[in-house]
Amino acid sequence: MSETYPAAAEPAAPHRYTAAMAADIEARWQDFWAAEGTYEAPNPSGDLADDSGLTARPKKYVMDMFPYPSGAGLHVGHPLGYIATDVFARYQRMSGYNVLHTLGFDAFGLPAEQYAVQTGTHPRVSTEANMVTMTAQLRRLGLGHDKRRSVATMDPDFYKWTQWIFVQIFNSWYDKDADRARPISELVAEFESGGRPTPDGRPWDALSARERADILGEYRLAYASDAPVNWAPGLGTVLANEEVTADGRSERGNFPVFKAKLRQWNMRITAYADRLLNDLDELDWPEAIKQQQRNWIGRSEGARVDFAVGEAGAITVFTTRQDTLFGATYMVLAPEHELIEKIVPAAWPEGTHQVWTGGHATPADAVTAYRKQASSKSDVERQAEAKDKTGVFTGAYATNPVSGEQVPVFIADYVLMGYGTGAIMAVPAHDSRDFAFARAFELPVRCVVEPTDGRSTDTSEWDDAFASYDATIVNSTGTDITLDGLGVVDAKARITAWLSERGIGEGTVNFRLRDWLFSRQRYWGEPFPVVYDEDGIAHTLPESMLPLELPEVDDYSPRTFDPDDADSRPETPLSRNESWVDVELDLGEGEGVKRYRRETNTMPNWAGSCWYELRYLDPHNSERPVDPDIEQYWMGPREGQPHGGVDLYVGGAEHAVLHLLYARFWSKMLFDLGYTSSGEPFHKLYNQGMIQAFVYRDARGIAVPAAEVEERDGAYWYEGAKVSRILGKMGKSLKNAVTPDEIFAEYGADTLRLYEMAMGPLDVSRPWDTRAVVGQYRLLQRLWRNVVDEATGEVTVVEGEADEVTLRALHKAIDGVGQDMAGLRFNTAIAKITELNNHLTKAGGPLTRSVAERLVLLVAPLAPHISEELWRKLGHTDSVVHQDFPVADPAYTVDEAVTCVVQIKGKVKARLEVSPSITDEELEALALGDAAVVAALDGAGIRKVIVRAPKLVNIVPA
Ligand code: ANZ
Repeated sequence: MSETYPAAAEPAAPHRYTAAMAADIEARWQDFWAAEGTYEAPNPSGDLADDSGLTARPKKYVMDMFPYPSGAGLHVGHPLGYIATDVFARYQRMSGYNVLHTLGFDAFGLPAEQYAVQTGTHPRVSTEANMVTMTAQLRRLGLGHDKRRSVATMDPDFYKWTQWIFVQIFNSWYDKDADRARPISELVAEFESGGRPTPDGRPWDALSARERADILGEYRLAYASDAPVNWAPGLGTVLANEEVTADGRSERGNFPVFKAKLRQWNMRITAYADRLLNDLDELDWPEAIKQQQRNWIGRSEGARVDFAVGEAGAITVFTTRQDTLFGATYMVLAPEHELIEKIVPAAWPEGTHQVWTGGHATPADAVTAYRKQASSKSDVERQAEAKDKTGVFTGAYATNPVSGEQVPVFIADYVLMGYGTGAIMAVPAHDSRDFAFARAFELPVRCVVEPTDGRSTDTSEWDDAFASYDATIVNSTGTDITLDGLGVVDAKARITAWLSERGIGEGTVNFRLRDWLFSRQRYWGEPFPVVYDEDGIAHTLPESMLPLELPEVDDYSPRTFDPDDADSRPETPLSRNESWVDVELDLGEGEGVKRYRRETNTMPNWAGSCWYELRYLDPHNSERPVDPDIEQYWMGPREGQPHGGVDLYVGGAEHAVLHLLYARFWSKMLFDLGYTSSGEPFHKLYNQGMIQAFVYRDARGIAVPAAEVEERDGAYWYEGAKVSRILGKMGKSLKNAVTPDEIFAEYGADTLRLYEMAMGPLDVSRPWDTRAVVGQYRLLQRLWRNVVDEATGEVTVVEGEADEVTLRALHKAIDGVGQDMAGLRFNTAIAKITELNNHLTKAGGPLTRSVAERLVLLVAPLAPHISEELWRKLGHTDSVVHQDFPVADPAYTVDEAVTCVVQIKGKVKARLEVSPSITDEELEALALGDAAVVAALDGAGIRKVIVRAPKLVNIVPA
């Protein structure tokens, strides 16, 4: 790849389209568009309203997942999605829509902070510098963004509203009956009036401030709680479940993650589990992403069942297989379960099996030792299927409610505290984990679901559980109930009813989704708008005190620890700033000036992206996050979009359960609280593929600079040595990054745009090949040559109408390209444009003006600069950007007809000239209505019609 690109050859003619000319054209029009505000989309009201009349048009809101302003700059893989949305937005603008398209920056985050720690540069300074560089690179691509609407999440004018939204969330609760969030003041009113009793029945005004705060904390949608959280000592911060990988490490940095009990802020996303699940059905999203969200939310229908245990009352289990209750031969509590202390007897019961005790003298010793061992493992390690099952007997027995049998209660780490009730009934015959445990601890295995795979109900010979929903219940008869002979579904229903009648169980739905851990021990994030009074009660800041800006500090580094030090505890950088933390304020709550301590955690870097789609709409509003009328215009529900939302959102698939779930959650809260009309942020989601690149490695496996590798005799060589080649990611670390700047210099932005769109279907990953870029450059050169004389620079078009063949080629292209653009099939759109352009080149002679103009309009969304230049050269004084996309004349798009033979009983009775794309139904109707066919049938009824569109219809009379 070290040879000179063909494009660099000297122009043979003075007015040929070359890289130099492209550079000139592109810079000129970019300046012009910026000066004219060509891409500004007006709002129906407010400071971005105008009198252009565009808001009378239907709207299209097109959005990209905004970038993190990284210091590495862009490579050609980054803008794939941005170019695609730009082409789409331009096409929609030309199709009569008021199109909003802009791009901001997701500016808070770890890398800036790490860079700051390394270099001593303030994260804001480095982030701002990166934003300037990236903005210039993106501008060079000719993206048609409304610059006035760009936002950065680190901007106090932006995060003022992130904080404000936090306050609204804090001040609301989820009313399960109304199935929506409501202001917390309405809950307080219910407590005050006695309409809702307090937990211990005392009147509300008899409670202390602390007690009230604690009660409300159980309801608030943002709440602080002491709970086991994911603590990554190596990162120095706690993390949300969504940020922990399947093998229990931090997604960022790949550090071990431990459970630590810490007081942290949470968002009650679980209140929205059902709506987050159900509303997916109405979104136009890739099925794979919807499925990932469904799995993450993890809805399970089952039952809670109480097993009586000694004085302690009952152990409540969650099971999805209550139909197997007769097969529950032991129970397991998670090692952290709080009932354990209450049920553990002083000594082992008479005759306790040696393997159950783990060799400990007392149950208390056994439990203590086992708990210690379990606490050092991650949930994933604990759940690993292959692993030997460990556990220990608690010394206690519980009563199986349906059989009356006494079953031993164990603790074992395969049961997790954070799921269901943290306790299970173990049915070893029908659950593999229970089976393995029962074999290890010599516990009875009782078959209660008749195997359908040939084995008998004698479990002594089984080597695994029989787990099936499609089978019949056996061995399940008690004194007043039998499930025998029922299928699983019916048995579940019957036993659930039996349990509820007795008040010892009920049908229930359990979710895998946990509340969202919302605190981070970081500097570079939004400060919480929260202060604590002397009693440690949290108060939110009044709107007049927002934004609460990040203090200037000398030391913004996180305190990190030995990655394996599970006992370490986080320290927040903001806590090092005593004069910021310790404040005297009048919160306007009628208490006057009081001393408070500020919350020193910051919000996770997902906070800003939870609502940025709203701020683009009304970026300068100083009264509220977004004006309701403006939100309604751009985001409101409409036909086919019952929850409203952005019309097209393009980005990578990696955000399936992070950003995309969090943003949906915030959108629903803001909707419930009446701030927005849309209950979903993104109606249509599209995941673009990745641009990959070849990675070349030497014998040691180290990546070598891809640009210096030579290809000889089917092998690859670097500095005289053979290197291997695989397809991988593009990036600096793999030494295979190609920058857009290189391609701009060699060919120009229009060529880069075309190449990226032509590489393949947008959602498929594809390898970058610099040598192939020239193909799109040649297309633009031919396009230019079809309109402009390369010797004189004058347009060559003539007046008059084109010939029939050309008109057919033109209108077919218009028809196909329009549909492809609307469907994001830019690669096939380019293929059609290429075909048309080749046809025009081959036809020779000057184009008619009308053909040339429509050709230019077709290309405009893809290659806006050359199109604008040609459009002006064709004599127009207004921008190509706001022209109407050409409309195909159906007279020229229908293909030549084909002949269809109509037979009756195998004999040809008629021939019809039909369109090759006719459907079976249309063809049948046409054939049966044909005069010759009607005559031949002579009133006979029809038994059968066999249609093979477009060529054959065979009629069998009755
Ligand atoms: C008895 C039983 C019998 C179960 C059987 C399964 C099969 P999903 O579908 O993922 O919701 N379980 C419940 N809580 C648990 C916890 N905290 N840690 C580990 N396992 C737990 O899984 C629900 C099933 O997982 C429950 O149904 C329970 O085992 C187990 F033939 O109860 B089952």
